[in-house]
Amino acid sequence: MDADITSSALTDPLSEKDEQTPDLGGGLPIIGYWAKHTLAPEGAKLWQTLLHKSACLSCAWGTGGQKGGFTNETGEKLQRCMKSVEAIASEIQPPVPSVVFAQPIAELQQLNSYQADKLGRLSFPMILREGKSHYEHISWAEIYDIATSAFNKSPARVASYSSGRSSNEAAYLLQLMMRVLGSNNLADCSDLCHAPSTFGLKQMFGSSTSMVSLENLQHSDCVVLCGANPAYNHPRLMNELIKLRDRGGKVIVINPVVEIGLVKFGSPAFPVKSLLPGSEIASIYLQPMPGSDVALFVGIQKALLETGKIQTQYLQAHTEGWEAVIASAKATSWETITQTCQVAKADIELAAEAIASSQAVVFAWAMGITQQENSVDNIFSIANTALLTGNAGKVGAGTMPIRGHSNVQGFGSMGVTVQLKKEIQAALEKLIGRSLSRVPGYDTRSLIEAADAGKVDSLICVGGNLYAANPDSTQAKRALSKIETIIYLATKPNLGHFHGLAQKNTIIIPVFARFENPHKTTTESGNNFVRLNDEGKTHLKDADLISEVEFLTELAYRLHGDTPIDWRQLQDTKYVRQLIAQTIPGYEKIGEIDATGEEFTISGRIFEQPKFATPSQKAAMFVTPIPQLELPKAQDFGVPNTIPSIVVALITGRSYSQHNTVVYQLDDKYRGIPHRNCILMHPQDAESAGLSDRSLVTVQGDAGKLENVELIYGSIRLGAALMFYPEANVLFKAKIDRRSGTPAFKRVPAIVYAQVNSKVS
Ligand SMILES: Nc1nc2c(c(=O)[nH]1)N[C@H]1C(S)=C(S)[C@@H](COP(=O)(O)OP(=O)(O)OC[C@H]3O[C@@H](n4cnc5c(=O)[nH]c(N)nc54)[C@H](O)[C@@H]3O)O[C@H]1N2
Ligand SMILES: Nc1nc2c(c(=O)[nH]1)N[C@H]1C(S)=C(S)[C@@H](COP(=O)(O)OP(=O)(O)OC[C@H]3O[C@@H](n4cnc5c(=O)[nH]c(N)nc54)[C@H](O)[C@@H]3O)O[C@H]1N2
Ligand code: SF4
Ligand SMILES: [Mo]
Repeated sequence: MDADITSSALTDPLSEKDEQTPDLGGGLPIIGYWAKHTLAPEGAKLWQTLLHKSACLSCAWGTGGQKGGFTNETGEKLQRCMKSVEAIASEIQPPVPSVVFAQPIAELQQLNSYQADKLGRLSFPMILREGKSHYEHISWAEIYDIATSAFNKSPARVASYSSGRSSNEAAYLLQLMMRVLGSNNLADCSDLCHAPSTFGLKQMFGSSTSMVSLENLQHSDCVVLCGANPAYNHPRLMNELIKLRDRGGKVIVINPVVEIGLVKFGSPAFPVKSLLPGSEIASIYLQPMPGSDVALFVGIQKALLETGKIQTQYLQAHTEGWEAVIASAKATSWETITQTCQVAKADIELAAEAIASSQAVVFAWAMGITQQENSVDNIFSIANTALLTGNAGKVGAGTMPIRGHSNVQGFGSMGVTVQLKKEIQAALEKLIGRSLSRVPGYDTRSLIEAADAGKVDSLICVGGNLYAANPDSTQAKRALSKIETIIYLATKPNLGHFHGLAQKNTIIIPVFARFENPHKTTTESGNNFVRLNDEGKTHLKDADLISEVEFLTELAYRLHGDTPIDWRQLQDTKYVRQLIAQTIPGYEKIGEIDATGEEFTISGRIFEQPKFATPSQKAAMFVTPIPQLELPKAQDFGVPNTIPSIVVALITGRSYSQHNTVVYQLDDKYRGIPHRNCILMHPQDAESAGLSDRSLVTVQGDAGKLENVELIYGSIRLGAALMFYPEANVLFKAKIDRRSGTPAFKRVPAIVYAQVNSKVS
């Protein structure tokens, strides 16, 4: 390990890997993957799609668009990663063979996530009717009949769920259709994801997205990367970190797991200096207990205070509530801080010093921060630290949530949210000439709870996998089975289509992927940049696909007629963009995009001056209580003391080769994990329960257990363990952050003990 990397890991983080585990993230395997796919029979189609003028399907870093498939928003080339190849390869598969759906649903339920995706593309509409054992074809006329009567129910009993893969236009139409119906039940995958960032940043800065543009990031000399693994999930961000280190900047990684790609990453964008040797990423690597980041950040604040590094003038001029934040850091003892986060004081001081000595610090985070029971406090504590050091509202600095799905942020901007902005509400009311319902809507967790209580009749899912994305898969399945009609709009089959079955009618509607739509669409990156996606064609012959826009406008027309909104005219998406320009703040320029083709940064979101979007233009600061992180005891799981066991804080997250609930490859070679039914643990923890590397164990939570799980020794801190979702979602019930509704997927109390007859031969 490099000398300037510190860690509170109790063993050398890299010492646990076996010979097959690469010693850097990225590197040659990426090129191997590119070569395999681009030279394969589907290679021509893959290249055509990579070069298509549309945004990458995968993450919200937002590569692609009008300047071509390989260009980022500052115009730099060679910005397309293997993850986009993976996502495209999965969408250009052949159609699902008809024999597949000729099987009874009980057979289809045997498939795992990997197998479900490998079935191919959905290519004709299907229905599973009450009492029937098979999906069967359905005509469009019948679909619209069923859908129209399903959504003509009481507005309180209808709902939507969406996943941020679709376009802004589809998102806008979805929320408009639902709100005109009188329903605010617009659950979205962001409820399981960055809702705490949206909520927390809005409270503090009056604006709920990243305040840092890509260009600004390129002026930073320090990035604090918390609870994010961009080496897997946002690979092009790694290029920015490599460049930052090259210009003498620092990267402080905060993560209970030593992610190899955050230690060293080989990027194909720099074939000579980085790809093979790898570039050093982390300058400092801190490994807190899962769920304890508030303690770590309060520790950093305390260290800054004790060394006189707080920017008091800045606080006085540009913030409110700072005195209480400082008083609270002062009053919190080092003992409380270090016992909670389990990072040594000296390491915390080192991080504080690195932040204080930098000119412009970006604070970036993802799911390790948001998927916690105190996630909004996590956001507050990070942003407080940014403000205490004057690192918000200046070039090269600020708060940067690293967003998930490629258009998840666009969905929020378009009003697909239960926390609709007042300005949008007023603009929509003007548009439709009457007031909208003020009844609070269901977010994703409350939708599942409401369905489970028999309060939902009809649900439309625009993409995603509501069943597998939720905690407590047993509850999710039961809840969905109490809904009369569920309509899934999807490109490919997933577990939700086989397990998330409605009481009466489950309809699957096959839709075009982003690069296939017969009309232009737009998407928004996590850096607040709006992309224009060109029209395209599908490779599927004789398929009966529809665009999301066409389906939603036709359904809305049948529900609402053609006044005050001419829904059928909106099938031409340029008219949707006109409505967006009129009603969505910051999106004015979208009104001209059809004429100019000009992609743009949304106004009012990037802060280069410390004047924020709050009424006083000052940032509001909030005190963040230190979390109490007790884990239950073995007896609480019903496991007797006579069985050797250990209770861990289980992190459930992504492997190297999956996109959310969709699994592309079964192993995760960068973490040395051979297949999906594994748990990554620290050797000392394993041994304390009489277990060893490759033992077979049972992992049990408060909702279920997984058996024959292979234990893998890894570079993870003591007390924590890691498993993959969606499989791990059978284990636990949702603990949610009360302000954002987001489940604590990253700190699941679980007990691990030996499987009877356990050793792997
Ligand atoms: N290839 C690919 N790209 C993706 C996705 C994908 O599935 N595959 N998904 C997309 C989506 S929707 C999202 S939201 C993002 C997700 O991107 P990430 O947030 O990077 O993904 P995760 O694997 O959920 O978790 C990130 C990290 O949080 C760390 N962590 C866990 N608990 C804690 C904690 O308590 N504190 C801290 N500091 N760290 C912790 C984990 O060890 C892990 O390294 O990626 C997007 N991009
Ligand atoms: N335990 C645990 N659970 C988690 C998480 C975790 O870290 N741990 N992460 C959470 C997070 S961050 C998220 S975002 C959610 C993800 O939850 P979702 O967004 O609900 O799930 P995805 O797996 O991304 O959805 C995949 C499906 O989307 C469909 N699809 C793909 N492209 C399109 C398109 O263009 N249009 C349409 N209509 N459909 C399309 C395909 O059919 C595919 O099967 O999971 C959450 N659940
Ligand atoms: S970083 Fe994200 S947006 Fe860019 S090419 Fe990779 S997956 Fe696509
Ligand atoms: Mo996400």
